[in-house]
Order: sequence, then structure tokens, then C-alpha cells
Amino acid sequence: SAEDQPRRAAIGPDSRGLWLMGNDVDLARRLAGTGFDWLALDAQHGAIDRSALVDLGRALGDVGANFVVRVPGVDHAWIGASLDAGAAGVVIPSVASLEDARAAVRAAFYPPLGERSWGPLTPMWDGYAPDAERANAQVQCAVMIETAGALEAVEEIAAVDGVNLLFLGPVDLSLALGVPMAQMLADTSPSGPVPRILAAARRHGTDVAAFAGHPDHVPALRALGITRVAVATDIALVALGAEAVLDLT
Ligand code: 3PY
Ligand code: MG
Repeated sequence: SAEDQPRRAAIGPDSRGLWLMGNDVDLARRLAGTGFDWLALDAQHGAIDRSALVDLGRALGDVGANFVVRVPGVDHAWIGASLDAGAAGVVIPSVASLEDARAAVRAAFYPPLGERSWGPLTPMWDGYAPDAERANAQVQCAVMIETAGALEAVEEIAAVDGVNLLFLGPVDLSLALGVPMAQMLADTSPSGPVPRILAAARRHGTDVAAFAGHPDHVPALRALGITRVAVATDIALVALGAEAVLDLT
């Protein structure tokens, strides 16, 4: 029953996540068993369509993996479908305003908080679909801060009921601000972009996660106080693995 299912931590504190751009079910299952705390299926830039989403969600659920979906945008249908596929949360990119953040919440939560439509496909097949109230209590709705508009509105976005994690996209935010990423991440002054995001999150009882994408970028994020980090992508793992093998042989 729903009561017997452990509550998923999604992107928890002091966690290392792995970002999956590919859609291969066996690769995802294998990587889920390597010890990362969570996986993010990237349906924005990755090769993950609605059909792959369902296949990956079922396979990861079968091995008890904790996963979220980075949806293609502020997209009501994709946000609902990702949660229907068994994701513990959604990471919503390209949020440009307070109104976008509110639309994200409407899609991720059932009434009364939102307008998510009922139909949790994979949990229903598994025989333990949580009721709407329980689902609402468990969803991690992570709004990406990666545009100038989102940074401008970060206080209001962090205050939205239902936004329970801010997710820094350092690549796009540095592009939007016209500052190299390393320089942006080195800015620890209170008026710096990342400290502003952290302060807004903390004022509103939430926290910040971030994409590193490659282990090289992890120390700068940790130094800023971010402990929930996507430390690599599947692409980075393959490249690092190939280099390691070639060095060894
Ligand atoms: C960014 O850094 O912009 C991201 O969206 C991470 O994938
Ligand atoms: Mg981005």
C-alpha cells in the first residue's frame, strides 16, 4: 500500500546526483547502482522523449532508484507526465518570472495547491499510487534559477508555496549575466548572484541545489555552501572512464 512505501528523499542535503542525458535503460539501471544519491533525467537537452521517460521511470523504480526529471520548460503536460512516470520531483528550467514559478507549482501539485491532473501511470501499475494529499506532500518542485528574470525575482520565487527547492543552472545563468562561469562562482560577496539565491532560499525555509556537470566544478559550488550537487553527467562519466582506461593501459 502507499503507507508501506518509503518516502523518497529526492534531492536531499549533502547529496551527489548524476545527470542523465541519454535514454538507455540498461545504462541508467547500471548507473543507478553505483552509489549516486539521485539521478536527474534530462528531458530539456537530453535524448529523453515521453516514451523513454516512461521506460526509464519504470526501470529506475524497479531498482529503487531515486530520480527526478528536468523537464523541457515550464510545461504543464511534461511536469505532470514526469511525476506520473514515478519521478520524486521535477527540475523546471528557463523560469523567467514569478508567474513562471507559479505555473510550475500549478503543474506539479494536485488541488488545492495546484492543478495537476490525476493519472499516476507507473505508480498505478505498481499498485501503490499515493493519494493526492500524500503525493502533494512528497513532490519536490525545484525551480531553476538560470535567467536574469529569475534572479531578479528570486525572493518572490522562493516565497511561492510549493517551490520547495531552488536549482542553480550555472551555465545559463553565467551566459545570461555575461560573466564567465568560474568568475560567477567565485563571487562570494552577499550581492553576488549565488549568495543572493542562497539567502533567498534560506529566508523562505528552503535550500539550493546546483548542476556541476563535471567534477571539476564541484568544489566552487560546495565553497559557496551548496551541498546538493549534480556532480557529473553520463557524458562526463564516459569521458572520464575512457581517459582512466587509456591512462592505465
Ligand atoms: C545550466 O547550468 O544552465 C543547466 O541548466 C544545467 O544543466
Ligand atoms: Mg540551463
